[in-house]
Amino acid sequence: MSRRAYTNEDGTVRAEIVAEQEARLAASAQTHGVDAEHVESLLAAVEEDGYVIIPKLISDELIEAIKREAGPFLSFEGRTEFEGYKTRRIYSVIEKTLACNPLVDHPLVLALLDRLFMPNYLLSQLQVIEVMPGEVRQPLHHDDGFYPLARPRKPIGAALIWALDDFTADNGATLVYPKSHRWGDVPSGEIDVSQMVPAVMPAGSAVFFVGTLWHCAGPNRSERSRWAATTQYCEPWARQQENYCLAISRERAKQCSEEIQSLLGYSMQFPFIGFVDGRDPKRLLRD
Ligand SMILES: O=C(O)CCC(=O)C(=O)O
Repeated sequence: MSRRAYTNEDGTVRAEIVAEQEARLAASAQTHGVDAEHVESLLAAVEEDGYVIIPKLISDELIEAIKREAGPFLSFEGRTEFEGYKTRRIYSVIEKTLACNPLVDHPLVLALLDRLFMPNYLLSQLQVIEVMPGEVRQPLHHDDGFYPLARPRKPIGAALIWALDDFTADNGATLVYPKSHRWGDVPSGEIDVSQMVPAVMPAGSAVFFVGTLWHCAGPNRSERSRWAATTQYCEPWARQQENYCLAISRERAKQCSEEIQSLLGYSMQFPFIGFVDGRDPKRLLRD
């Protein structure tokens, strides 16, 4: 057996690899410069309810910069009921602007994700979303529902909806169904929407939830549009929703932080998932 083998002959992961991963996990909060107890309390809330609202994670200046830079790309209304016929979305955001990058690799978010997923988890989606006045409620869904695996189960992904405007019960605040992350397979038509809770929060806050939680964008009954960004992540062995190695050019990826490069796919889950020519794809950005 080679020295780099990942598992023992009985199929268990080699002790030194487990030890290295555990040490990295234990140091995660410190590595990201966040309070470990805060991370634990957020995770406890997510475990209990499937989601947690994290107040005021980003500054008004960052919100203004995102709106200024992303605004010109918000030009098309949705093509499907799911996208929302009165909702505008930007995909391939990083190719268009780097303004949302501080959301993608926000230290507190990375500390949470470190605890939920295997190392080298990935960015699955980054969108800017503008829900226009008169938009109806989005169809109910849970974000990892497109992976054909029976529930109840561990989440394969997690997401944040970042409020770039105050989220109110009237202007389309994300509706979440508390504790629905624990449900088995349920047809969406059987879900009692009246039990859903709007993620009311001031601009700059975010609602963090696991991919098994049922939710949707609420109807916008106000006079003004509701801006949000969403960052969504998945296990390193699951396929990303947006194919970032094709959507984001290598030149653009080079302008991102190492964390974002890894999240885009310039990373590999040792020993075999995500390699290029038998080696870690990170080198494609360095050579
Ligand atoms: O905009 C929102 O509040 C939720 C959007 C969402 O869940 C989605 O588009 O998948």
